[in-house]
Amino acid sequence: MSRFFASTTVTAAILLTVAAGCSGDDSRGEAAQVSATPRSCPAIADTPVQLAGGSFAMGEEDVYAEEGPVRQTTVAGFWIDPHEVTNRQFAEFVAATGYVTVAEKPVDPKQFQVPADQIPAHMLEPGSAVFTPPDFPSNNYADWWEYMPGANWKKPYGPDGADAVPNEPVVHLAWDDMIAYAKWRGGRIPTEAEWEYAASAGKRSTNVQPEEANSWQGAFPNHNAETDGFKGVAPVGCYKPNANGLYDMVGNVWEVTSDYFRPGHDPEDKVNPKGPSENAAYDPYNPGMASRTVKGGSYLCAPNYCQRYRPASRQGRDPGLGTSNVGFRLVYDSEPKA
Ligand SMILES: [Ca+2]
Ligand SMILES: [Ca+2]
Repeated sequence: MSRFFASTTVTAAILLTVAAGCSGDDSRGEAAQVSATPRSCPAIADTPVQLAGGSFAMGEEDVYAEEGPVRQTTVAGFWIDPHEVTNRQFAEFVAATGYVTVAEKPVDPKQFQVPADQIPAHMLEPGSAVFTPPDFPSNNYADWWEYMPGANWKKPYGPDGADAVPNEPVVHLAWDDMIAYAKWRGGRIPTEAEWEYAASAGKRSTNVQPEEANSWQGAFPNHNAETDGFKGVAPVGCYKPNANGLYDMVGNVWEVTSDYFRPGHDPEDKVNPKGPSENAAYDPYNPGMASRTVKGGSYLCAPNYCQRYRPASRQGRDPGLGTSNVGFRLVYDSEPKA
């Protein structure tokens, strides 16, 4: 299977390919949040939710091969953020520390894995990968991912687009940015097992319905029917929480976990699993680096392209590059300070 059909994440190496065909694009910023159907998006508390430990059936075997085998998995208890980390929360961190994210700094040419003279100049400017939908049918990711200088968490649609909205999930972060935030906040990035346990909430993994999560209705990538109320990212908390009281675990933005990615689950690693070692990591779509595992799908997951609006869904994700459809939330090993 080609990456075109398999993935809605993106890597620096892929963007280098994309850049070769890039020209000016008047549609910049059009992926901004637009609500077709008014939805109630109540303000929800930031207070982490305590989950007792337990066992659950992790994975699925009838959708994508990388999600199996189903494995009875046990995790210890923890606390978890009730919603994706928001721009408001990330701004608190930046205000307190002066932190500058990876997407705001000059690009390290080494991440492209090609000679420096083969890298287009604009791709060495600070920036990030922005979903920029074509107005024609396509199954080629080069038609919808654009490396946009000046895109970062504060300007998620690029320098000419709207500012970050406080109660939307923060995006365009690299792994190091998320770790820095977690350390400051006193939490950590969840393991894949913790994340899936929290997302499953006692039920078997299955695709959720459009009214339950922000995904994509219609033929991706050019026809977005928006029947779930949002064309792009939604504020956190617009959809019903799961049985654990957690919002947007499935859909809205993919969420990064601490596990390195490799297709499939180790059937013997059943108690507080932490995923493969860095040396054992393998992302078939990105074999040159140790990808991290992302979970739950995003507003770009559509029935014709990415049936990953499920707790068990998983993909590898380049730790060095942010995108406009990947975020995160934290877990805590002891009760977080208010
Ligand atoms: Ca949507
Ligand atoms: Ca999510």
